[in-house]
Amino acid sequence: MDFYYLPGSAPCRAVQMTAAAVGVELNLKLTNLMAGEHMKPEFLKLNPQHCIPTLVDEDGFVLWESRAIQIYLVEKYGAHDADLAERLYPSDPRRRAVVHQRLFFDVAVLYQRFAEYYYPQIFGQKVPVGDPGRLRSMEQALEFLNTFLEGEQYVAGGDDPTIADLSILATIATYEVAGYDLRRYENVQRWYERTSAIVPGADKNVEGAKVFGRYFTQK
Ligand SMILES: N[C@@H](CCC(=O)N[C@@H](CS)C(=O)NCC(=O)O)C(=O)O
Repeated sequence: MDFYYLPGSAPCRAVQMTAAAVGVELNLKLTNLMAGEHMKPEFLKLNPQHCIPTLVDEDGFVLWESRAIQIYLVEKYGAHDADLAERLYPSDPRRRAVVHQRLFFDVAVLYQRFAEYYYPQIFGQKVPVGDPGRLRSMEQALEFLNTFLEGEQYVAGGDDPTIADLSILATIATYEVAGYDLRRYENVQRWYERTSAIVPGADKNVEGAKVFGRYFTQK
């Protein structure tokens, strides 16, 4: 299946780790946003919202929004291994609800606040110093994650990483390459190191995040 992506993009990396977890091979289609490739008519025909990651399955089914893609991959391609699918995306309604909560926390709070604080500094406006209110709000998001991880091995609890861990791993790798010191959030740091060591494709996550990290060093 075709996968429109960029290595530096956190949501793309979350999908790549999910594909690695379920053993799906992605046909990588590098999509250079800086060159406006996502605004070309061919791409807009696939995804009028012009964002990556975008997945095109064999029969032409198109899907974007990384967390929706993660769920699709596990449901459609993880089914051959019921135990694996259960670990990545538990079927119990309450366990699954917590996975969803963490996924939505990631998109709406954890990554969002990262973007609100850092993007003005690295894209467009090139604001030299971050806004203190936005920094506080970003740090509050990290404190929330640290609290979720208190006494837990994984972001949605349980004994195994779920797709919520994969999504948040991609986000936290991005915080790391921004040069933000995560050591203040002990549970986050512990979880990040341990989970990165066991999740398939975590090395590519770190590698890709470093590509994104170039925006910070070029500031
Ligand atoms: N919430 C979306 C975020 C997608 C997103 O913002 N992608 C960026 C790259 S990281 C993009 O494609 N930007 C270009 C655009 O939206 O026009 C997801 O998780 O997939």
